[in-house]
Amino acid sequence: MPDLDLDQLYFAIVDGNAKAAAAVTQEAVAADVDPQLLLTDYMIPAMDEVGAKFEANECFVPELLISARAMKASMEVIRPLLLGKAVEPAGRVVVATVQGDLHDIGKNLVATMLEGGGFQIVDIGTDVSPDKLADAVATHQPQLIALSALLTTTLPSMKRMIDRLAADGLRGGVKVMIGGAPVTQDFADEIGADGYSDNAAGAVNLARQLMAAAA
Ligand code: B12
Repeated sequence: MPDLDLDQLYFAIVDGNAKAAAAVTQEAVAADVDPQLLLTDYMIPAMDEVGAKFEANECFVPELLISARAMKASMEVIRPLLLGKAVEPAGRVVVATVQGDLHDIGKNLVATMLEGGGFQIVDIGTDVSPDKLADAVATHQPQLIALSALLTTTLPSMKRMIDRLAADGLRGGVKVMIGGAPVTQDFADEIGADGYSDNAAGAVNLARQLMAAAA
């Protein structure tokens, strides 16, 4: 397929053009391009670029969301192929919004960025109780947990979740990162979380650091 230009995939994701991202990915797959190469050489670098722009205040949440949507559209095309090839993920992350809290936009963004960073995501939703988190950790054996809270009233749920993991003997094998508008580094330290970031792009860097520290 001589007209196939894979840089178009990179730019479609940076520009947040979901239709173009899916179309180029489909063309590439039809032309037998390795889906792993699409992910590592074009899709992840595109999300890294958007993440870097976001951290530099060169783009904002709406742009991040539309790029994330384009990334997802591309991921939908290659996910079955990647699963078929048993590609080794960067790590498995259980993602949740804490008990009492229904805000999921930030959580979903973090999940998508992590997925773009090569992590396998187990999203257990919003209003997640310590019981549900402990069950998910026991079942899915993640290396990382990402907890989100947007309400000051639900911040204590984060501590309850971490305490519950410790009580169940599950805390040692997993790193917990937390985020959401009212969360601070001081709060993360206070409740014994392993890391905090105030944005979704930073969450990917943090996840990579925590994986490296655990290795
Ligand atoms: C959208 C919204 C809603 C929507 C949520 C829809 C949805 N599906 O999520 C609806 C309408 C349902 C809602 C309801 C309520 N809301 Co509301 N809501 C908001 C609003 C406007 C935007 C939140 C948002 O999505 N931001 C965009 C995302 C991308 O940002 P983010 O979540 O902060 O996530 C980023 C970072 O924090 C970080 N991050 C997030 N999670 C994680 C996790 C990890 C691990 C890491 C590393 C990073 C990370 O990365 C993300 C991307 O950069 C905020 C105001 C605001 N400007 O924040 C109020 C706000 C959060 N809501 C508020 C309130 C009070 C409520 C209600 C109680 C209102 C009511 N009286 O019913 C209810 C509570 C419902 C409940 N039980 O949860 C208050 C909270 C006040 C407080 N300090 O506690 C706010 C601040 C509005 C205000 N100024 O009063 N809300």
